Amino acid sequence: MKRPNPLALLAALTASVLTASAAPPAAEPPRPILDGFTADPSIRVFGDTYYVYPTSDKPNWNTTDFSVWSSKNLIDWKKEGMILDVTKDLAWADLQAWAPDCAERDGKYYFYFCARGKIGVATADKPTGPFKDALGKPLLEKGGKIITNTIDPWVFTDDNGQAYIYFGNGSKMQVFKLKPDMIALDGDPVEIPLREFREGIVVFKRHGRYYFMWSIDDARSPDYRVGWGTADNPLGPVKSPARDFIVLRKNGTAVGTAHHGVVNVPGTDRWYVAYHRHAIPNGNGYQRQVCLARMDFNADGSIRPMDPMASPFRPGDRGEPIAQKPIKNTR
Ligand code: FUB
Repeated sequence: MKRPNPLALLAALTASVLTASAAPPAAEPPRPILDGFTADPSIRVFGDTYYVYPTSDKPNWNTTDFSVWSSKNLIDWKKEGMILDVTKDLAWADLQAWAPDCAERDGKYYFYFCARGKIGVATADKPTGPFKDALGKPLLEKGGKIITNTIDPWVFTDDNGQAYIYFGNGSKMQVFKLKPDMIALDGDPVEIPLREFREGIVVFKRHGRYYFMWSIDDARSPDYRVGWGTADNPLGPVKSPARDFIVLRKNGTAVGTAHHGVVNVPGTDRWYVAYHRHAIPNGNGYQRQVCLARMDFNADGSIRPMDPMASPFRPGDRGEPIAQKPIKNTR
């Protein structure tokens, strides 16, 4: 029998070890949907257009102005421009312009935003502004019955027309009913206990159930993540699942993935999440990027965990243009 060549054996062994231990090619993270450094996206539909209202990041969260982006299909995004500059447009704060949201009622647009740790409201005739401070003072400020930090507002309007403003940071989340004018609070706040709550509350309704989602940990941490629960009532109580309580968390180069907004494609049961991550490359909690993920549900209504390394659309997809006549209202 012919003896094997020891050098050839060594070469074959080395090659097989290298092949077995080589990491699979690194997957590319999805491209951000907005240009520049942005965070805390609220994503909304008005008419046939999607809008994203984010924080415009600056070092140490010393942010001063808000801009809005629009899209007809969730793929192509256009910067519409600045809609509020807290250094010029407010009498009561000039810094820390954070985490806004926008709501529509009877053809008027209501922009809720943070400035200097208080929540204000501004109004406009178009979703693209310009917005004008409605009160000349904050709508919400910590103190008295308001026991949480007054940042990160989220407005939800129920099918019966009752609107709610949810907010909070620290460990407590509170909610007020809004009066029909959308710029006045109605009654006392209600605290809704949420598991591991830190900030970034989101509320929406699907198939008659109220979904609550929120951010956990510090926005500067790679482990910043999203948990959730449901309720039978917009004022809670909220129950979180034992399994898959966290539905968005870091993966690969996508870290600090949280503080999101949720949008339903009108007339469908398709849902998307706009969230931020630490910018890739070289980002951090003050330098973030807004991305999009598709949010799917199991048959029992539970939210399926999302992967921040997955893109919601493939090259060539047409995205989610809004049908002229919605077929079914899923709100
Ligand atoms: O963008 C400033 C702050 O960072 C937000 O208010 C928090 O939710 C966190 O994302």
